[in-house]
This record gives sequence, structure tokens and C-alpha cells, in this order.
Amino acid sequence: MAEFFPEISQPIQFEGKDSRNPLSFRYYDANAMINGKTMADHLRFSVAYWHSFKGTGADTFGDGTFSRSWRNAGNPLTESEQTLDAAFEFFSKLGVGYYCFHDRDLAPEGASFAESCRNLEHMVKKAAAKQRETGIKLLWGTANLFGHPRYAHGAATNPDAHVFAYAAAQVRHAIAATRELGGENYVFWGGREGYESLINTDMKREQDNLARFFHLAVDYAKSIGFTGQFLIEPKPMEPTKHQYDFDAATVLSFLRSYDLLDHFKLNIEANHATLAGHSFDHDLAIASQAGKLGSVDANRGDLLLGWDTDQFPNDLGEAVRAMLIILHQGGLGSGGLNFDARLRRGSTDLVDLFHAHIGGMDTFARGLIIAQKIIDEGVFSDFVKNRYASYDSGIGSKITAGDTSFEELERFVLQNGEPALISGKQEMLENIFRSYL
Ligand code: XUL
Ligand code: CO
Repeated sequence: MAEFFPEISQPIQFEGKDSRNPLSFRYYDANAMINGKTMADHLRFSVAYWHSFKGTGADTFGDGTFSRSWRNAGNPLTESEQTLDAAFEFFSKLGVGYYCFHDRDLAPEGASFAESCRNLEHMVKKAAAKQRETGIKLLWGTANLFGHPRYAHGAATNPDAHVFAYAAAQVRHAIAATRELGGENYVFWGGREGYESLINTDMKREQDNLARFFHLAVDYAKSIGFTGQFLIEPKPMEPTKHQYDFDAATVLSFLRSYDLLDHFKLNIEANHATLAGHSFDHDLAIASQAGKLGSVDANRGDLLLGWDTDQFPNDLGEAVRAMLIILHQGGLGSGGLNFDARLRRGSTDLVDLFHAHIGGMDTFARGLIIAQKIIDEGVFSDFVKNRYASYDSGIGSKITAGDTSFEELERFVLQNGEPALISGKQEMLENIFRSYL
């Protein structure tokens, strides 16, 4: 079989923090134990098939820049087979345990729906063999309901019921493929579920239809015994101006309103949170406090560009803040850290794919080590606990228990006068946080 990454002759090794070898891990030591679990089990790294193997480097201003030997096979199915070989060679040499795909990443769209399904079935068999051979697993599958022109006005929120039906048929096969490959989750990213203008849109009807679509998916998963976790991935805009799954809070409220909360968790992506005007850790925290943080798309945006740049994560402080939330909730369960990130258009060497992932993995590995230290030393948790201690006794405990009234609280104020102003100590705590990095 052809070798696609001949420059990398052996799997990337952990060499420790003093290593100057850019093709080594300085922090990610897969089998090192942190609080009773290996690093690999904490982090559950995954590679995104679409960016790393289907991405061409094209943008709205210019054509592709990446020359990849797994392309140009002549026919689309042979190209898909070669791409699969290249992908599994890369996963093995990088040393990740998981990958994620859209149905149309793995197999090409055919001339008819039936042909698309046959293509997918063919590639699922090949992928299953690769998984068996390498031990690499599927973190999640999803369906591409945004690329083909038929989805120009959305999939489940399309004004045309025919398109709704098409999307449902496609998702049916994508869930079945995910199940066949032992996928641990299935993701719904809204793609083009949103609107451009209210002048031609019945927003209520579109949202009702989106909920109907999710209920149908839940029913179908049950009928075939798919037990993976369903995840919704919030994003506020792009491609549409108003995406319905705006952010974690919006999605939670949607799920609650439509009686879907029991069936879904969230897949939080860093660059989507920042597009929504939040920090990454804000959206992680909103999901986590609702018991709904299921998985993470690990990437980052650029403060100077207002769009979804999907860069590889390299901000240590951000990784520590994310890992604090993940550790506090006891891990991601069946989820993981999926690098939904792509090389810059000018990063044209094949080996850049390794550098990008190594950087992301080391950032989160170091983030994990530091977050565990912060938790063990308890500085921030003690501070926060004390900051709210007034709610644990006296009038505060009555508020907490819901055992008071406006009249009683007024009597308390009349007796106790003006509250003292207590410092939030933000700068001191930021300095302490920085001292851990
Ligand atoms: C798009 C995005 C998607 C989802 C999967 O911004 O993040 O790649 O992660 O459909
Ligand atoms: Co994503």
C-alpha cells in the first residue's frame, strides 16, 4: 500500500519539555497518569476528517494551495479509498485515538440518493476494517447538510418539505453509518439552519420543523439501537446571518421548549463561542452547569478577523480554563477534544499537518496538567466558596432554602443597615492564575 507521509518514519514520541524536536510531544505523554486516569483517556483527542483530509486551502479569494498525493485518483470512489488510507496512516503516526467525519467527507455524493448511499456503505466497510486494524475509533459522525445546492435554504428548516425529507433520509444513513462504526456520539451542527431575512421567513415554523426533525432522529436512533450520545453544536452565524443554534444557552432553551432535553448534550466549539460574543469557557460553563457538556471542538479564532477561522488551539490560558471545567464535571464521558481546525492557506507542506496537531495536543496536555494542579491546590475554589459563604448561614441560608419573603428581607436590612463592600480580588487572582502557566 502507498505511503502518504513518508517523511514521518515512526509515530510521534513524547520527549519531554526540554525537547527541541518540533516533531515530538513536550507535554502529551499518552500513558502518563493524572489523578487516576491516563492523559489519553482524559483528552480523547480526535482529528477532523474534513479539514485535514478534504481541505484544499481554497478560500473565497483563491483556489486550493494544498497538493496532496491522495487526491486526483481519477474517480471519486478510488479517491475516497486513498483518502481513507492517508487519514489512518496520519492518525496512527500522530498517535490519536479518535476521528470524526461528515458522511460526504468519507464517501462522495453520487448521481442519485441511492448511489450516495451505496458509496457511503462501501466506504463504511473500508473504514471499519481500518478501525479494526489500527484500534482507532470514531468519536462522532455527522451529515453534511450544507454543501450541496439543494440545502441553500436550509435542511430541516427548509421552506420546502421535499428538502426536509431529503435531509431526513440522509441523516438516517449517517446515523446508521455511525452506529456501524461504533461511533460514540452523533453531532448535529446547524449548517444552514437559520435565516437571512425575515421578509421571506416564518421563523416559528422553521424552528418547529427543526424540533420535529430532532424528534424523528431520536425515534430512529431508538429503532436501530444506536446508543451513542446525540450532540448539538451551537454556532451563532456563518453561513446564515442568524443561525438558530446561536449559543449554548439558546440551544438549551430550545431543547427544553421542545421536550428534547433528555436526548441531547452539546458539542462546544471555541471559535463558535467567540463568534457569539462569548469566551470559550463561558459556553463550556453554561453547558456544563446544565449537565450538558458532551464534547468539544478544540480550535480558536482570530481577534482581528470576525469569522470562523478554525485555527489550531495554542493559547495555554484558554486550555487551562477549558480543562478546569472539564475536570470539574468529571471528564467528557463519551466525548473528546476534536481538532475542528485547519491549516492556514499558506501552510502548504504535508508535515504542517503534524506540527498543527502536535501544537494543539501539547497545549491541551499542558492545560490538563496545570488545571489538575490548580484543583489540587484549591486556591480558586476556596476563594469562590468563601465569596458566597454568606448564603450558607443566617439570612443567606434562608434565601438559599427559598424560606423567606420580601418583608423579612426588609426587616433584615432595617436591622443590619448598609452591607460592607467586599473586594472581588480579580487582579490578585489573575496574577495567581498566571503564576501557574
Ligand atoms: C462548522 C463546524 C462543523 C461541525 C460539524 O463551523 O464546526 O465542521 O463541527 O459539522
Ligand atoms: Co465544529
